[in-house]
Amino acid sequence: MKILFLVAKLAVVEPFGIMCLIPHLKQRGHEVFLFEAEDDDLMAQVAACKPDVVGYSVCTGSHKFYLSLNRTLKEYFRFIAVFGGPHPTFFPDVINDASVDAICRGEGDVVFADFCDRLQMTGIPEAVPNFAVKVNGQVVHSKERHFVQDLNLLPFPDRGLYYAHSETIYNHPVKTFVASRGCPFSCSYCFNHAMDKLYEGSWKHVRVRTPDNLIAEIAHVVRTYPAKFLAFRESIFPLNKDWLREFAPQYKARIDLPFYAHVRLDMLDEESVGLLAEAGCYSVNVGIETGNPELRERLLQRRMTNEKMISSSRLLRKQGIRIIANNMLGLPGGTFENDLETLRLSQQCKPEYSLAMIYQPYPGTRLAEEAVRLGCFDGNFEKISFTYYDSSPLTFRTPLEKRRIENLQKLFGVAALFPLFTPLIRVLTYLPQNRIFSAVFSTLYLVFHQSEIFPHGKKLSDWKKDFAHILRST
Ligand code: B12
Repeated sequence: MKILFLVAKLAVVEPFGIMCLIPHLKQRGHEVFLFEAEDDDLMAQVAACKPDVVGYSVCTGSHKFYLSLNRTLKEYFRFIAVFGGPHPTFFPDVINDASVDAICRGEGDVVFADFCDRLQMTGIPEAVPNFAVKVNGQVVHSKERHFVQDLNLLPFPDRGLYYAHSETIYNHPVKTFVASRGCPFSCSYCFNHAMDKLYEGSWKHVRVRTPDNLIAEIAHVVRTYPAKFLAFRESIFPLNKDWLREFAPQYKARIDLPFYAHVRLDMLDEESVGLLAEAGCYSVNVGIETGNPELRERLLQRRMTNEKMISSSRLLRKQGIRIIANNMLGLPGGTFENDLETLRLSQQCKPEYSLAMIYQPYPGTRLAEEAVRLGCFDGNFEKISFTYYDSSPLTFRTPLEKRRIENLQKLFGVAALFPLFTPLIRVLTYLPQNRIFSAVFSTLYLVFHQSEIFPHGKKLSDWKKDFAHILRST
């Protein structure tokens, strides 16, 4: 069968979920295609490809785009439409959209290939494990959950179609890897506890690839494609000391490229930070999320103190590891003053770059339910924006407070970097939302990501192109 994946825009971060599905499909003899939905000739390409199945990997926010694209395609072509990724996983009602034939909830590695095999055999979508399907207008949910027990047994993600898409993507010096799946923590805003509920308690037992298996994939990728810098993008990079003691010297000896990883500040100590540095860790992404201890403990269910975050940041800085800190503004029941506390904590942690996001109540999460209970969210997930850098779907004490929070998010990076500007920035947050604040945010995001967090010798001409794009799009 012909399976086509459609991604809104193929940018320089790998569509990892899709790349994990491709090798299974190919092993079963299916033909796989990957197109960019924003391509001007999309219709002609789909007509030439004649796919039997079209697969979409969907986050909440982008679901509106993918549903509308799928409805349009269905007017012209006959195919089975399958939605996978976080949105259908936590909002299975999306199957009720007339254009959607099947959804995959949770991991799709083996089960999507099973689904395609059964479809080829019987001609009708079947509810294999993790799937819900619609047959003659009736929705059937599989009760069985499938989950990859040992990540080392998986084929390596197939990057070929993605890297072949354009010269820019092929040559992009940063290549992404995933060393583990799952998370032992249960923060109320994150998808991990919802995944744990779906998988009846097994998701929190983190599955980690062996250093050998991970390094074998990296060695293959850096031999095959241009790479100067690596990014590990799971929830939390493996910080188990035995794992790190094995990984650090092997990585240094066989790969020796600087890398970026996601870590939790309360899990770091002198030895783990030392091992990360020894391996060549250049930058880390950490969650500060909120500076208010009460909101952190009670609302976000994140148990770590301000002091620990400050001292772990100091350890990282001592080893020369650069920090990008995530901060969540506009929490349910939170205030503008709480967000200023977050700014203060970010200033004390002194990361290279403080990135602020506006909280979005993703479906399936406890915090989304709490937001409804607190009366600041009406439960309509259609209000979630395409990105969390835009606006809040929540209500606050006054419309002015909401505006100040949304403005602070745009100016947060500047205030974190230059604490002396904080009083001025507080005043600026009273102004109506405007393109200048958005341009300030996008410029800082671009400059810090590409010069401090993922430095890779970008050419002046590329910087010019990127700044022109910011000016056009804000
Ligand atoms: C890396 C990452 C990114 C990267 C790359 C994302 C990408 N293109 O894959 C970047 C930085 C670009 C990014 C951007 C965003 N992200 Co992000 N991201 C992640 C992160 C940390 C890892 C994703 C990953 O690679 N996982 C490993 C792979 C193997 O798992 P997977 O993608 O889930 O795929 C499996 C299944 O979902 C399924 N599957 C996936 N797609 C499909 C398709 C079909 C047809 C089928 C059958 C199955 C299937 O099978 C796959 C293999 O088992 C996750 C959190 C996490 N730890 O997973 C958040 C996460 C996915 N992101 C999230 C969000 C919100 C976003 C943004 C909207 C943020 C923003 N900018 O405002 C954007 C939207 C991007 C988009 N494509 O729409 C949320 C999604 C929540 C939700 N309910 O939608 C998550 C869960 C984090 C969270 N907040 O809890 N993200």
